[in-house]
Amino acid sequence: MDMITPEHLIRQLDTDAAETAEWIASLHSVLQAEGPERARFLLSQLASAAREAGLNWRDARITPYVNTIRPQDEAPYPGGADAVALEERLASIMRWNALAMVVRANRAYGELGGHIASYASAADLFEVGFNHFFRARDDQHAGDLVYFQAHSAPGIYARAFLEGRLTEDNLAHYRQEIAAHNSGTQGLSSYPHPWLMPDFWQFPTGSMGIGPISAIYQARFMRYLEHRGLVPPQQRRVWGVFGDGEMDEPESLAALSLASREKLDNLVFVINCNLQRLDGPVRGNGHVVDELETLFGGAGWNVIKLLWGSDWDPLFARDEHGELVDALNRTVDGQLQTFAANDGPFNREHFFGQSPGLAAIGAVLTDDEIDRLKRGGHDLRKIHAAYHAAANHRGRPTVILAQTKKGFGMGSAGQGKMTTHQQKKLELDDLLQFRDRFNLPLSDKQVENLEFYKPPPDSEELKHLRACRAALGGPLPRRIDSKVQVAVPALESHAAFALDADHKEMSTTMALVRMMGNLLKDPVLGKHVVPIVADEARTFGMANLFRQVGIYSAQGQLYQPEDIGSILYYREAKDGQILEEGITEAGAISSWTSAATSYSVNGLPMLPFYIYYSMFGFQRIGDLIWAAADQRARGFLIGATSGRTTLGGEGLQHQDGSSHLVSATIPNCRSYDPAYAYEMAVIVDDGMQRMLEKNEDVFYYVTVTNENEPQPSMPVEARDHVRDGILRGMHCVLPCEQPAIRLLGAGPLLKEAIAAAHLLEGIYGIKAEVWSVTSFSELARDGMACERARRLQQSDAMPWIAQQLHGSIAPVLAVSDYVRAVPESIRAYIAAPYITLGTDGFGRSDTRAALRDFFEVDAKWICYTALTELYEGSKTPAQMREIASHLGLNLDKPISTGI
Ligand SMILES: Cc1ncc(C[n+]2csc(CCOP(=O)(O)OP(=O)(O)O)c2C)c(N)n1
Repeated sequence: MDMITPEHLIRQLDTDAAETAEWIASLHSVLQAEGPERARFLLSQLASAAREAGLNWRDARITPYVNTIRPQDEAPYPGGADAVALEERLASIMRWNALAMVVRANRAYGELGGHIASYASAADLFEVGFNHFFRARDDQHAGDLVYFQAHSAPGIYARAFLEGRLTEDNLAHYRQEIAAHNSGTQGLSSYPHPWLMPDFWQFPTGSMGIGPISAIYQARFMRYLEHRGLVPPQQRRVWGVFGDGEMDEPESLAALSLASREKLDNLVFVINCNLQRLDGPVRGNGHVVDELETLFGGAGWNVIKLLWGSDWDPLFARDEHGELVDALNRTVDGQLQTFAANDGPFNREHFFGQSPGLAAIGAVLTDDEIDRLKRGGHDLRKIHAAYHAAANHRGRPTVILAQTKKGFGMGSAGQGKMTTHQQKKLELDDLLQFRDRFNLPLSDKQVENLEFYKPPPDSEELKHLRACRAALGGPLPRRIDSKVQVAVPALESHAAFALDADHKEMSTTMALVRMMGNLLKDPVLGKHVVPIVADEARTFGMANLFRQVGIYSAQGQLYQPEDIGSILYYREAKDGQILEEGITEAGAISSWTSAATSYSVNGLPMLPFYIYYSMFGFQRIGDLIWAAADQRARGFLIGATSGRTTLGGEGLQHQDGSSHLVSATIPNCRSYDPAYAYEMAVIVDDGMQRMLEKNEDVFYYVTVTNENEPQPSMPVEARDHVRDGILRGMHCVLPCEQPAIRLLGAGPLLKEAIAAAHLLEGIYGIKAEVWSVTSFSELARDGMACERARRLQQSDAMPWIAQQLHGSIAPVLAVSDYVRAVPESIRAYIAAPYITLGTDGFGRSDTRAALRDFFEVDAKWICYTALTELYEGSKTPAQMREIASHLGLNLDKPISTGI
């Protein structure tokens, strides 16, 4: 849809109308005779001629404050006026039921909360999508994906109620999921939660900004699957309905240029520009619509402004001197909100009263008609025209900037009010006004009781609603829990090098990458593997995969890479398998989520490995990981070059000492910090089996390091027992009879624990046993579950860790390259005295040895700490100082936290 500058504006600025008309006529004749390509060429030639002449001219990024689509270009409404009337009635009913749901819940329990005003403004935008555009998955079509604004959820429930998917009982349990469960029914979650309503919601959008970035990467991942030949090309779209306030989130805008660069014309954003957010106007002193037009347009999107309803068309037609458009251009959002909050007489006086010309335009309307003048996002015909144009636009993603009124129809109780976002209770008078405003067939008593309303099943409304959805493949939203399995190759087939490493030197990162390379070659699993990096493939030794499987690029490779002669050359390909995202962890995790939920979204399980600097994971993009967990993601997050003392040299912004603390809080995330390549292989194998064969909704966080180490082989005897220990969180790597102390070492510090054991024995004759702790969080979870089961008289099973350490009362000392809170998490399940060492404080740039001394976690410090416990009461402080000095330790150094 080409943008046309309204004629009245041109007239206003025009000093020689005849000359202008000639230029425009020439353009039209080129367009007609030679087509748009030639017209574009001529325009760009003109533009460069203007630049050369020093005109300093540039294309205005902001068009006038009117609709992009002219009335004569609007696509006809399917079903015509009858359909419009029916759908308006349906939208009114849904508005009522959504409102009743929220007000009822809050009448009963004032603390439950909920939102009315947002859906009231978005209802028409949703309805046109539901009735005419949003395709559901059926046998013929894989279905569109729709990201719904989270706090408009009551409206989605209200529609599902009319469709017969939810009952009155469900609606009565809005935001009362626990009470509902206890009474044997399904409650309705506050926001879209695939974890809590797994057959209903597909995408968790409750944390603002996550929906927009996820939608973009989802549309991109659809293309990736098509280009790799894994799914047939289909006219599938991703729709995202978001708020204008939400666009302030950095994530909302972060990937706009990716969407246009990749020509994602399968993507449509609908931004509900009700001009308000929670506290007040989004851009009170400006136009948020214009700002978004500049941002999206500048990023290469097709922008459609949908600002005014059909009842404005005759007013624009009479606006011969452009006064109306000029007034709209000048009226800032804060003022537009005030107009929304006031009635016809106010608007006549303060808007149309600005000049005699405007007053004349407004004079043909009664006060009531002025009051009811619609904004574009409340006019079904205009919305349909915009969606139709978006769906048929080729080569670019489209954003529709739809202007609405927040709290539409809530009258003096809420429409356009500053406080409307949090309005959850309405007085009887306001409810009655709402009923009258939307002509709802409810008695005063029914209104007072907030009764839900559903027309009879054979009513025209419900027949129409059902027919529309049937034509589009069925109900939406709907999450499908696909049970497709993918066979996982035997561990020995891809990880023999790690199981039988025989003290070959390698880092666990190298081992992981080598394993992944082998998995990519597997005839069954290979094509499901999705390696993802955010510009760190070389850092992690993955450059060999560039050539092996190629880097995905929708355009293929349009250049000869500089390193073409190299066997590791930078190969981009349309069917490339690696997602090389550039420097965007937020983008990379969004790709990961798309791949990790493909089993449900596309009915095609994929196995993503996103490998990143562990510091830039849970800390930087933790909320996106939380959303992935809610969405039941299945895949591997690989926190590479992890640990606070292992990534020597990098300093405090890169050294990660906390990600395991955060990952432990996500219930369906299994976190591991393996020391050895064989441990890592066992963990990845277990993950693949659970996720791909057993279809468990879990994902794995595995930290790997860049420290080259001689890798032991997996013990040949009792491999099942060792495997069990690795997966449950600990196994013994240096057994000993009647140890004086047990040392628990994790990840890169296991070798320091082993060295400490040798020091203890060699210098002090003290016997120490050493265990490799692969997961403090798995040990802690098991401990908590056992403790609770005991407290609730359900079982007296002993925690796994207690079983492992049973039979000795020797003290236990744990050391981790993460903050002490990580090893502290298992304290409650250890009967013996327990001491922990960790890496609290900011990181530093230095060698690994210096860092481990600084954080007091190296072999000498472990040895000294063990001695303090063992010599408690038998050595004087002076003697202990002597021991420290003998070990070369400075007991007067400052604490690592520095405070
Ligand atoms: C990351 C995040 N921050 C804050 C919120 C709380 N919040 C929920 S809705 C809302 C205002 C939304 O305004 P807008 O996007 O304009 O949507 P509207 O309700 O006006 O349609 C806020 C701040 C949130 N859900 N997520």
